[in-house]
Amino acid sequence: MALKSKPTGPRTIALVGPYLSGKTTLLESILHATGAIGRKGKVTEGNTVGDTSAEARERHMSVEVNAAAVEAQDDALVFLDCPGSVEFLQEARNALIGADAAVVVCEPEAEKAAMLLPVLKALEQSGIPHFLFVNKIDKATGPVRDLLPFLQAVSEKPLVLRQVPIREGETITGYVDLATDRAFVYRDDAPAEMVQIPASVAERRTEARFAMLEQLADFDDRLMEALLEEKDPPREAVFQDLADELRDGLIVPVLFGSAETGHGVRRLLKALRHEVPSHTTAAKRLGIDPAGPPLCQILKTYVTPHAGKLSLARIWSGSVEDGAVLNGERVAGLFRPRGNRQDKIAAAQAGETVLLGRLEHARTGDTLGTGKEPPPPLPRAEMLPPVFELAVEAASRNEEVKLSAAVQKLMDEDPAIRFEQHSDTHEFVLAGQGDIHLKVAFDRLRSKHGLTLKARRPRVAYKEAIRKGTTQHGRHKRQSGGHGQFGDVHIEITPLSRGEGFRFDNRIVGGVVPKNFIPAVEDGVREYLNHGPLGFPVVDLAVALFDGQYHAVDSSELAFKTAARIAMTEGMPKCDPVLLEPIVRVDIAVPNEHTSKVNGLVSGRRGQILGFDARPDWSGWDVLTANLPQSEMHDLIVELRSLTQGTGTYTWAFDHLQELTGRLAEQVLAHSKAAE
Ligand SMILES: Nc1nc2c(ncn2[C@@H]2O[C@H](COP(=O)(O)OP(=O)(O)OP(=O)(O)O)[C@@H](O)[C@H]2O)c(=O)[nH]1
Ligand SMILES: [Mg+2]
Repeated sequence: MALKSKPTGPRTIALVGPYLSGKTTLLESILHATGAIGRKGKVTEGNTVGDTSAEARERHMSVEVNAAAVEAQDDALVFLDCPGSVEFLQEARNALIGADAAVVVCEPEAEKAAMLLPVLKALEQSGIPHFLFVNKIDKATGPVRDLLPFLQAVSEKPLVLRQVPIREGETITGYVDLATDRAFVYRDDAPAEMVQIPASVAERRTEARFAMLEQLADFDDRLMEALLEEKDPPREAVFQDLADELRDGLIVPVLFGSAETGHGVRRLLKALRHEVPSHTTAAKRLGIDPAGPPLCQILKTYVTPHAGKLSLARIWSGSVEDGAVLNGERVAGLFRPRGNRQDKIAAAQAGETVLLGRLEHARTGDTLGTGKEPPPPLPRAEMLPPVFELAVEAASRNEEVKLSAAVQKLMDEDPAIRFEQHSDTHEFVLAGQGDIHLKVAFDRLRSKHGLTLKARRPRVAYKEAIRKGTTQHGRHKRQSGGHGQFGDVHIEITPLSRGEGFRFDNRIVGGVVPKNFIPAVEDGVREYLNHGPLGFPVVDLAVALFDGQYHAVDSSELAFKTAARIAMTEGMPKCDPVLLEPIVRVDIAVPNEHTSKVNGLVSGRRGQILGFDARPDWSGWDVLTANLPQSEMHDLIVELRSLTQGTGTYTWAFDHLQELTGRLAEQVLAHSKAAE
């Protein structure tokens, strides 16, 4: 089998994986190995190329995607260092749509394998070829081979181990590369040194190499034949299979090393250079003609103090020059991303990932072209529904004016943030993926837009209803100076069943209240219902106007409206008012080893489990459906994540209103009185 030429052209590779697994450190190590930087920084010292923002530095964690281009021998690669925290998963998803491949960086700890699931699912669903890099091998406490079954359990695709470790005592000092069948000893931040295969690993290497070839042969009959005939297959055939099967999403190659010491990083880089498919593969997957007119998609938006707005864009076809007009806007500055700096370039070709300057209207996920009309949009990353909310208030009137414009800019940079005014409570609410996510948003609003917001737990939209009916007379009569005011109504208030809302009935006969005043009566009633006897909006009742009086001169709409309000104010307290609390339906998804903990979580929050089922397309996961009072939802995600190693998620929707009585109702009422 002849070796086809290795994939060529600029390629983009996302570094993804759980929180703190070492992605930013790996990028630093790659930059060092390729000569892009002379000295490696450290995340803990706040001097890495990734994590340059103040928000990231302060927390020693990535909070947004950082892009850095490297030249590795003849290959131009752009790495997208994605944050690992589940609270910033949207960032990774938005970036992944522009990647040719991903490296899933993980730690050598079986207990942490479940943390890989959210990102592996995203990769599998979008068909992005990916490697697994077991990092921190310097800290591994057990053999890599014992770890593998745990990793395999969370991957739909077969994992193909590409290396076996060489040990001296407990320490891993090098590896045998199973494809080339060569042994290497690590050198700190330098190329590994080739050595004879040590006798101590000879047996393990034979066994692991055969296992690897067998896995590759599952998708290659010729290789299978060679193995059956007990022939060692040609090295080129193995390389070809590794590249082809990665490209076709059939296998997940597994390598290991240590980003901290640079061990195994050059080996990983070599695999990436040789095996990550050219951009045309991803383009085809997305239905793009790689030979078509200029087309690009925005993976991330930055708002920088010096260069203004910068849009990180994958160019799928054609070329883009500085000054080109994309979707009607002129590109003002074209740059190669280098983490904390940008290198100005004149033009970029298909396959490159570059920064486009000052495209004020371009948003993350947008598809841009040079035609008169914007091109048909490419698929966007699926948006995660918000799971954590805070009510916000500007510190001053002056800041209030700036609030919505500033939040719009914030959302440009971070599309996972939502902002809206709740119709029931009138509060402005900022929503996102967790408390750290929102804290980062507040930090940005302060540092970039000079806004200091006050934040608090959002109010729950309590309502009230009545448990019995009454009839009530209301009269408004005033004699002053010229002509007076006169309105007189008799109303009947009746409870309705839950969910029926409000109904107004007109039962006037014989014109005792003239037709033209009846809408005013209804208005008066409705106005009252915004603030019932307990202080909340009233629902589920009917009010009928059945009698009244009027005065030919003194009656007016306003007078009837006032009479209706008086009748309601006097009548409603007699109707046994009761507080209603909103109950939501939540669908909680967790790996099934945590299912029983969710039962406790739900009952601890006055909830009720309605049922559970296997999560469709997520083997080993359950979805529990429950009803929970909305007042118990605020920090649900925080507790759910802490019970499930950060893997649990949920979606929710309002379900119904339910009576709340006793001590809890008294607390709500006392609290709302105090707030008035
Ligand atoms: N021992 C050891 N520590 C490492 C290695 N790689 C990273 N670390 C440490 O692990 C911690 C997290 O590293 P980061 O590079 O910030 O991890 P990350 O995956 O980028 O983290 P997030 O982006 O926040 O998800 C830091 O304290 C690193 O120094 C490694 O190979 N060995
Ligand atoms: Mg990081």
